[in-house]
Amino acid sequence: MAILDILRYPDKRLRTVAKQVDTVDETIKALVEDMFETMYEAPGIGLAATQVDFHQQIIVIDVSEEKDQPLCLINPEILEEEGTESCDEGCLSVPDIYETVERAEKVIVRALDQNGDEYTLQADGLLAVCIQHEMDHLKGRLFIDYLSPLKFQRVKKRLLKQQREDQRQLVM
Ligand code: K1U
Ligand code: ZN
Repeated sequence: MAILDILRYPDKRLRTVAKQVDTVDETIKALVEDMFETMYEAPGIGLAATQVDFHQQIIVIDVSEEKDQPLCLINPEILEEEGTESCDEGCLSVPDIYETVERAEKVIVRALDQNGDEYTLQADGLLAVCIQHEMDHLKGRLFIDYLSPLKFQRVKKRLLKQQREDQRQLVM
């Protein structure tokens, strides 16, 4: 197993649209294991393959308190969605920024698990938010894309300041 590097905004590779997985073979299974390890270590509650520079439709999630409910979604498809809800979101690719985003409140999603078996999941609350956030990554979309131009400018300023501080610490 390995901890993978997480791409950070504004890296253009985060804008890549992921391709469908043809076969859940040993290479995909190993990548899923590495993605779980990377997500738990970060720590985060989700991770999309796009964020670790693999452009295939693979997501790992664990929104449980005990970190004992791992979920893998390969080639996820939203079958139904219902309602809307606003939730504060963060992103491992946009560190230290938390902003409110409106999403569907409930989703029904079909996907393959890490063994290649198809399943359907009904999700609400944080799990529904996280699934939609991660599926956006697979389309090259980030949660900050939903912000108003004014909020986006403020976030960009904070990110630039952060990057300057990170660079200063690297030099020292
Ligand atoms: O996609 C990602 O970058 C992961 C992201 C998922 C997410 C968080 C919040 C709302 C929607 C999607 C994160 O995990 S950010 C870190 C985070 O939320 C967290 C970290 C440690 C403990 C609890 C939460
Ligand atoms: Zn994210």
